[in-house]
Amino acid sequence: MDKKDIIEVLERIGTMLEIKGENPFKVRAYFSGARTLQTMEEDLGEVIGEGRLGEIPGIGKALTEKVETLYTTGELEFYDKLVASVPSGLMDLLEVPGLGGKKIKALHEQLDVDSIDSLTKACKEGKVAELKGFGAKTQEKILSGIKNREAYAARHLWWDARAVVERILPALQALPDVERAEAAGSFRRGMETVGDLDFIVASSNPVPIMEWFVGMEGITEVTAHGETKSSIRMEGGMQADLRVVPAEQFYFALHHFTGSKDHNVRMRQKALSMGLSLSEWGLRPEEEKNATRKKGPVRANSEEDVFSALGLSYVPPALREGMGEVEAAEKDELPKLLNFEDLQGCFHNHTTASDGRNSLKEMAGEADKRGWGYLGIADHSKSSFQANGLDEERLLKQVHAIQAINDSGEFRVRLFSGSEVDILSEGRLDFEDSVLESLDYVVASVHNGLTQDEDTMTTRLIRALEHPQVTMLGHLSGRLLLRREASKMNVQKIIDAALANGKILELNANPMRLDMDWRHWRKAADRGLLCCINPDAHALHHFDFQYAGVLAARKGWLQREQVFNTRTLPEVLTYLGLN
Ligand code: DGT
Ligand code: CA
Ligand code: CA
Ligand code: ZN
Repeated sequence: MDKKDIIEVLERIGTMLEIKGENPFKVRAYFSGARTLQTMEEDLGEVIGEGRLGEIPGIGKALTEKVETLYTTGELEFYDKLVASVPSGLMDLLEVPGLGGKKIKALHEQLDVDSIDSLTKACKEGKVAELKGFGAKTQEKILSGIKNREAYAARHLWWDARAVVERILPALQALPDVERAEAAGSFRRGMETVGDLDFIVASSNPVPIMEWFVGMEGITEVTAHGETKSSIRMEGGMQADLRVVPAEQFYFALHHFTGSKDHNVRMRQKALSMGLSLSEWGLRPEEEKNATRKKGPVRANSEEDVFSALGLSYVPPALREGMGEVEAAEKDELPKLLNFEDLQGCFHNHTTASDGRNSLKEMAGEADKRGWGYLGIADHSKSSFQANGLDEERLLKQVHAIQAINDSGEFRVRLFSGSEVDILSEGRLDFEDSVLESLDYVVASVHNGLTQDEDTMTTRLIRALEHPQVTMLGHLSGRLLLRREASKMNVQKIIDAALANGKILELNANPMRLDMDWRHWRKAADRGLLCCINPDAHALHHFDFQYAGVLAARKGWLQREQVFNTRTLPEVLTYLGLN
């Protein structure tokens, strides 16, 4: 266990003893021991190795033994027993600003508080204000602390993180002392949600960069402000870390902080197997690890260099999830991933006929601007009355309008007439077959009864896939990221049915959906399942969602041939049987 973790254990021991009402001297020994370790300049391993830990003022005999045990074994029976004896909900209370061991003890003994929930309840009933040493002000502070904790703990959509990165990164790159800057972490890997942002900067003069960072507009809290690392919280709750490293470490740090943890573990194993040690500092022969701290023998002028030094082909950030990418890179068998430019059009888009904000012609004009060869219009069907779904008559009118636009030659893009037809609760579709037959294609989606049990939902979706007129399923799971869970279903059975019936599954590119989830795509596409990336556009600028869709597809290892809407207009016409 490293020093940082040991300090945390000591602090937790102190707090737990305090909660249990132990002798204050004993309690203080742990807190001051933690502080001593924190300010210790020497390497903890060295001090322990030379048997000098007990000589350091502030660390007594009992503490010395415990720290040594933690350092060498990573475990401590005393600690484990203590943890088991304190209700776990009580330790959660530590995350509420202003609450320490003593206050938690009082809340527990006098009000039976044992969790954040019961604390919230006690505050709302005004009981906390009445406790000795608390008062109305403290009660209020606790309540707002709990509220913030929830907001702060929340993750953010990748799309929202992108807006913040696009504001901060160019400004960072333009600072005079900055040689290079990148946004790493889950953002760079294109995860659908992002916990915090991780900026990595190369510079030999970190101080003014840190000053700029913690002084940015819209910051609500500076949670760390150091020479090489700072952390901030912004309005809206988004947090960001900034690390400044010397130029020669930049690509190692960028790689390390891009992660994921699982990917890093595999990379370090790969390095070790070659007698090398890989870290955020660099790549060096293993035995030199302690001797030359900051300067490794391997130089990297790009992230490609980091991989090639380990005999690996370059792994794009989207693939770095520890899901076989290092093994594939060893064999030079990484997929040639889909690119945004590969897309030739899309199929799931709404107009003012249902709940979209733009007309057919506006949508066609925007598709022309983007150079697309085709654009599918799929407005809602009649059961989606809340979305102003089209009935048969209005749908047929739209089919004719689309025909007229195509015939007019006003736009380069070829419009397809489709429908996003509701899959009703037993798997029947919202339109008669004869109506569906008059369309170029059909997207079938679930919009109600999202909470059906797994078997019912699976059967329902499979029935839709078996319908001859259905081209593809829309937003399979119905999830709304950070807002609504996916419906329960057996995804494998649904993929089987899609394959058996020659149907396409959508990868809905709306940043709140990204559905079907990227984690299913690699295996499914290997078996031959076709993906269609659709923006589900309800306005012109929603076509931009395709960026998020392509990123999710890349995370699913998808290649161009596996994505239907990379096909050219003639190929699509053939697939849909329109020529
Ligand atoms: P997030 O912020 O929760 O969306 O996810 P990440 O992946 O951005 O995670 P974060 O911000 O905690 O750390 C950024 C990267 O730094 C992470 O992907 C890998 C690396 N990293 C951080 N802590 C560790 C660790 O304890 N072990 C290893 N191997 N890598 C770590
Ligand atoms: Ca992060
Ligand atoms: Ca972070
Ligand atoms: Zn829909």
